[in-house]
Amino acid sequence: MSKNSLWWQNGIIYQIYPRSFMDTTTSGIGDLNGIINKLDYLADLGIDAIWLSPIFPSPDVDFGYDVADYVAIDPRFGTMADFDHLLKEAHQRNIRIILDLVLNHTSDQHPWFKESRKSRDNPYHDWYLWKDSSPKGGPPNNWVSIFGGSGWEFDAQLGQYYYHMFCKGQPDLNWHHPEVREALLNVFKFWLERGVDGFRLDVFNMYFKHSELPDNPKKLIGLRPFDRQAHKYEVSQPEMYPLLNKIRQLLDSYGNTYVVGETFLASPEHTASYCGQDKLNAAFNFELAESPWKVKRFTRAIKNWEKALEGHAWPNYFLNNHDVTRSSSRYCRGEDDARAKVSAAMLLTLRGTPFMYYGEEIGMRNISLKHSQILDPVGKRYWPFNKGRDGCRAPMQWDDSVNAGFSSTAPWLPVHPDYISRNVSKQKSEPSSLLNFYKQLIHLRKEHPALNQGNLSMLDPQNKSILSYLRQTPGESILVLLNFKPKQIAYQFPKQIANQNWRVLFSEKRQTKELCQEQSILISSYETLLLVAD
Ligand code: ISL
Repeated sequence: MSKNSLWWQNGIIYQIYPRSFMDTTTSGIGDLNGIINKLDYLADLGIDAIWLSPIFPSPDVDFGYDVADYVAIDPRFGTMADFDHLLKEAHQRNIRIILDLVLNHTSDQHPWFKESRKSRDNPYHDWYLWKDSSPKGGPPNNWVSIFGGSGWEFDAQLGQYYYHMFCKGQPDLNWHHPEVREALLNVFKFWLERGVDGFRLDVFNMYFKHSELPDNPKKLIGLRPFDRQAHKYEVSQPEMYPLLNKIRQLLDSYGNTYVVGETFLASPEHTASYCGQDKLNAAFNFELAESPWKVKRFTRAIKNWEKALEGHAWPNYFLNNHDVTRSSSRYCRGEDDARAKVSAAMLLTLRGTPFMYYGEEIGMRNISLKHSQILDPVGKRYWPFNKGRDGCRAPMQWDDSVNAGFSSTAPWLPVHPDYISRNVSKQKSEPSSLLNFYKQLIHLRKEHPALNQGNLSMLDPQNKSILSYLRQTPGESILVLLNFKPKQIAYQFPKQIANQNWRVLFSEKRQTKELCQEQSILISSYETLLLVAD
C-alpha cells in the first residue's frame, strides 16, 4: 500500500452500508465476502478508502448502530478471518479500511449493559447513565430522544431510569467513568492492531453529558418535542476536546491513522472546532448536503465550511450517507441524470476530501416503501411526516438479473424498480453514463495537483446559474464552471481572470484541448466545464 501520508487529502472515501452492498450467502443481507468480490470494481472506480458502516454484532434496533460487541464481527456479515481477508485484499489494491465506531451508546444487549441493569451495586452499573426519578416523580429531567418520546427509560426491577438519545435499545454510555474510557480506548487499539486505517466516530460530540443533568432550556418553535428544546446539556460538552487529544495521541502511536467524526446538532463553526492536528482529521458538516438546488446556497455552504476550517484543517464534503435522502432523488427529475452529473462534478472538484455513498456513482434513487415495509425506527415513529431512512439503504444495483445481482434471494429491503435500466453493468458499457462521468472526474482529480491540493477561490455566481470557482497551485490553475440550469448560459469571465487564455480540460459537450480566448463563453444546459489556464 502506498505510504502517502496525505492519502486522505488527495483521496476519495466511499461509504459502504454492508447490509446492502453484495450478498454471497443467499441470506438477503450483504456480507464481507461480497465486499471482497467487488474490490476490483471499487479500485477501477478510483476510490482510496472504504468507510464500512458498523459490522459488529447487533440486534438491529438501529441496523448496526446498536452494538452488542465492539470486538467481533456480526456472523451475518462473516467472521474475523473474513475481515482480515478483506483488509488484506483491500490493502493489496491500495484501498484503506475505515471502521464506524458507535461509542456514544451500546445496544441494550451488550454484556456491559446487561450487567449494569442487574443491581445498583453491580460494577458495571455506573457505566451507563442510571438515575432515580426526579423528586416530583417521573424522569430525572426533561431530555427527550431524537427518535421520539422521553430520553429516559424506566427499569422497574431496578427502580431507576437510564438515558438514551436514540432508541431505548441504545443506552448512552457514561464517558465520565474512567473504566468506560479505558474500555472504549481499547476498542480503538483492538482494531488498530488488526491493521485498520481509520475510524468514523458516530455522534462523538454527545459522548459527555453535563454531570448535574440540568433541564434543557425550552424553545417556542419546533415540530417535534425534540426540536422544542435547546440541547444545551446533553450535546457538545467541553470535556470532548481533551478526549479528542487523547484519541489523537493513541491513533498517532499507530502511524498514519485517519479519523472523521460525525457531529450532532452542530453549526459548521462548532463542527470545525473539533478538527485539527491534535484532534480529528475531519468532521461532517451537513450544510452542503442540505442545500437545495440553488447556486447561491451551494456557494454559501462551501464558503462557510472553508471559513470555519480556515488554516487549521482540511475540508471534506458529502452529498449522501445512510441517513439522508439520496442526492439523485433530491436533485434529479425522474430518471434524468443531468443534475447528478453537475453535483458529482462539484463534489469531486472542491478543495477537500470527497465522501461518496455506495450507488451514488450510478445515480441510485431512494426506494419508496409502504408503511408496512418500514424497518427504520425513525420511519416507524414519525410516519407519514418522516418516512425514515430505509429509502436510501436499498440494495446496490449491480446488473439487470434477479434482485439486481445483489442476492439470489429476497433482499432485506426491496430493490429499486429502476434497476433493469439503472445498474453498474449497463453503465459500464455506456460511455456517457453517470458511472463513467464519476470515473473520469475521479481520475482527473488524481492527475491534477490543482484539483486535489490547490487553493480554492469562489467566483460570483452569474445569473444564479453558474457555480464557479478556481482551483490553483503555483503551477496550475483550473476554472470549474457548473451550469445548474437546463438552458445555455453566456458566462463572462470575471475581471480577475479576464486576460487569461483557457483550454478545455473536461466537458462532455466539447472537444478537449479546445482553446478559449474570448471574454465570454457559452455554457450548455447542465454542462460541467473544466478549463485549465494555458
Ligand atoms: O438520521 C437522523 C434522524 O433521522 C439523524 O438525526 C441521525 O440520528 C444523526 O445524524 C446521528 O446519526 C448517527 O447516529 C445514529 C444512527 O441512527 C445514525 O444512522 C448515525 O449516522 C445513532 O447511532
